Amino acid sequence: MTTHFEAPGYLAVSAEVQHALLNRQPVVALESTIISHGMPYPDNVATALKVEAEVRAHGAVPATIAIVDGTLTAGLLPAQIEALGKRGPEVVKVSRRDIPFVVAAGQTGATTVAATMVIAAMAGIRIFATGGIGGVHRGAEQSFDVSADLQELAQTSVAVVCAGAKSILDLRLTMEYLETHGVPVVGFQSDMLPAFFTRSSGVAVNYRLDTAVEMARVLHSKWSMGLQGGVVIANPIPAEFAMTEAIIDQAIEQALAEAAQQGIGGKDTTPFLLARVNALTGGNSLAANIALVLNNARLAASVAKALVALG
Ligand code: PSU
Ligand code: MN
Repeated sequence: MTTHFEAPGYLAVSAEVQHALLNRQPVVALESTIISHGMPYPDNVATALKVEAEVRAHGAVPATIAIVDGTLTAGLLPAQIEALGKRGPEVVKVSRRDIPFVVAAGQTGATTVAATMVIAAMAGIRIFATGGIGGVHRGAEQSFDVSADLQELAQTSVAVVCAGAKSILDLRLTMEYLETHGVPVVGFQSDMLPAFFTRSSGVAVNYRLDTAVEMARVLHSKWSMGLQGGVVIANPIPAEFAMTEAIIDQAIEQALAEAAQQGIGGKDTTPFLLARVNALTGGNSLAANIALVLNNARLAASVAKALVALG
């Protein structure tokens, strides 16, 4: 039903994930840039393992994705997650563009949303949970900085469950870009696109659906009729963990100003902004970040189960 790319000799799928896929059991892909660049060690490793446990507790098999010593890998072992998290931002951040270079050099790389989607699709995994996706950056009319995540959503048939995107981005332009490329943004029990730390960005989603079964029906019909491409499932952070907008906005403004001052650009922009926002908001944002990822893992497991049930 979903696009399968051939990658003999390049892709390794863990025994557990392979078994689940062959037996039509639900599988949820998880990314690894969130581990290496999204949170500090050791919280990053603890969170990655907790997210896997949450997927299992909700009836699906987790497949954390990365490039390990040059091999595209779906289903990291706990020791591999630990090693990746310990090296942190020193591990190369891999988007679609970077994949063949990291593979050819036999390196280890942490995959972004875009690269995780590529590898998930190769393995036959259709549902993916993360924290936030990349998007159109503020000032993109000058910088042209548009995350490759959006272009991947345009072409690769994987649904990404996220808490929207951080307002380090221009969320209105991000929605416009996705609309141009035919990528639906569906709010889970929400009329608004969430802004990661807060439940609403003030920008409306395209569709609202209130159950995992309804989400799965849309995915099933889209891909069954051959309409390729991704879907964004936007799941607001649980209210009790949502942060005060003014605090987040101030941290983001400062981080953006520092990035401009220091001439940060290209693939370094997002990790720089994430690290600065994390540092400026401290433990509160870390707790919120962990809570929303777990929340997305739960929803993704439910959607994966419902999708498998549809055949
Ligand atoms: N936004 C977050 N946390 C993250 C990322 C984005 O709130 O960890 C990571 C994801 O891996 C995403 C990537 O795919 O950053 C986007 O990077 P870029 O903007 O360079 O495409
Ligand atoms: Mn960019």
